[in-house]
Amino acid sequence: MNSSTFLSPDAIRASFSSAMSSMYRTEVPAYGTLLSLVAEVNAKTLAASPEMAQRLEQTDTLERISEERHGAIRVGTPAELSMLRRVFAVMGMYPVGYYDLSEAGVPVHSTAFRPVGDAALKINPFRVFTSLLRLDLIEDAALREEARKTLDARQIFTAKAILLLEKAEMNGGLDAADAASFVQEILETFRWHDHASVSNDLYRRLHDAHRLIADVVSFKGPHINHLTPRTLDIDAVQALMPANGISPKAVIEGPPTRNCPILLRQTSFKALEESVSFINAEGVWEKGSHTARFGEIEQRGIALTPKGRALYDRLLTKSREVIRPAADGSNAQAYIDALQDAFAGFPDDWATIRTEKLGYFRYSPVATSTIRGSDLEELIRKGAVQFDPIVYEDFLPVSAAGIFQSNLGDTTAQNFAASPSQQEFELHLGAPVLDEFEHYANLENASIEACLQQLRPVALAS
Ligand code: OOG
Ligand code: NI
Repeated sequence: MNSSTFLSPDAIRASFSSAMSSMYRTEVPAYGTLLSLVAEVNAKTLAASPEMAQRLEQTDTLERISEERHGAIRVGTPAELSMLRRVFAVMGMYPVGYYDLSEAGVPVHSTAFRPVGDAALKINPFRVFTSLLRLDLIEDAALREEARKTLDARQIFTAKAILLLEKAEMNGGLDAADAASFVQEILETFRWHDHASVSNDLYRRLHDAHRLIADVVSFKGPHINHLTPRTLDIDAVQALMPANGISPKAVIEGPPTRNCPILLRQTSFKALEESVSFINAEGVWEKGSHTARFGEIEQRGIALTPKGRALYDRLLTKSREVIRPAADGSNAQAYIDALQDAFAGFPDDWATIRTEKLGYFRYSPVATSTIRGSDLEELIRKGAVQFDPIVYEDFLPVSAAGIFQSNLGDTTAQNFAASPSQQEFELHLGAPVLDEFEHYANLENASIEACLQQLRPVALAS
């Protein structure tokens, strides 16, 4: 097989992301409403700010601005997780970051499969936040074993998906026809099943242990539980949701509204109660319901250094000591105020964020300048080098927990002892996860090197 006939992993990912989007819009019509709202707000925001439109045009493709940025799934076994690693690799998506959600009362730990290079992100940024259930956190040993047995008995991939995966790995890629079937077959893994694979009794017991456990164990596969387009004005979309017939979660997760956006802000509409059938003790299908699927939006800002991230975590904790957002939204404004107050402690101009080494930047020579030199700071002072924030492409554990919580029903704040277990997760995954900070630091350093290389004093250039 000649590798030049292979479809690029980026193209396979783009096709997968678009197939997931149309499947989910069909499955969850409210998600379609959210997508239209996002497109409308994005268009308005761009029209009101030609400067933003121009800046985005240089880094993004404007007509794809409202497309999905991520989705999320939850799997039940180490074998499922490691198979997914192989599947996503065919689409140019690699595990980045480790997130321990047990600390926040959610019995999973997670990574994000995502494109890593700049070029790949630009072609299609789709990533999948993937969580592995921590059965070890179920206290009841008998229930734990029942859950394990149920999960071990299921096969979440079609036979053809497995064959195509093996073919891709053996040949180093897939041609266009195989890539198209691969996408279709993988889509099956993430499809919704309205017939549960457990009895109503087992469902009830799993649900009582934790709603998330019931969600992972009770179905044939890890249905996609949300997709997330990018919004250019998250506050506007949050405010417009109710008028469009969708009910937003109480508050936006992450940092407050700022001049210089940092990290990631997210909100969602609440998960829908959906009709599901369970088989009863007499072997008869009975109607019931299950709540898992929702729609989310995100707005991203600069990637923070460990120092910036520590400051972010400190300020977030500080605001949550003042007030914790209530699930019903009754203290939403007070929470927003407390968050704003706390984040007064985070510099809100790019120059200070840079000189205090709180965020990562991409440096580039200013085209109109003829100045040369070998000292970066001097070149910046003289206007020969400019810097732009590097966008944060990962996730935030406290925010993720907030998203999980508000979509599991707001009353289920269970406590698990925090038990991060990255080594075990990587063992199950079958590979180490990429360290996000190291990755952003490398991007920054590479841009500095390229800059200095290009602006070397003439006498030294040869
Ligand atoms: C994943 C929640 C995390 C995000 O955007 O932080 C997430 C889940 O609910 O399975 O998607
Ligand atoms: Ni999400």
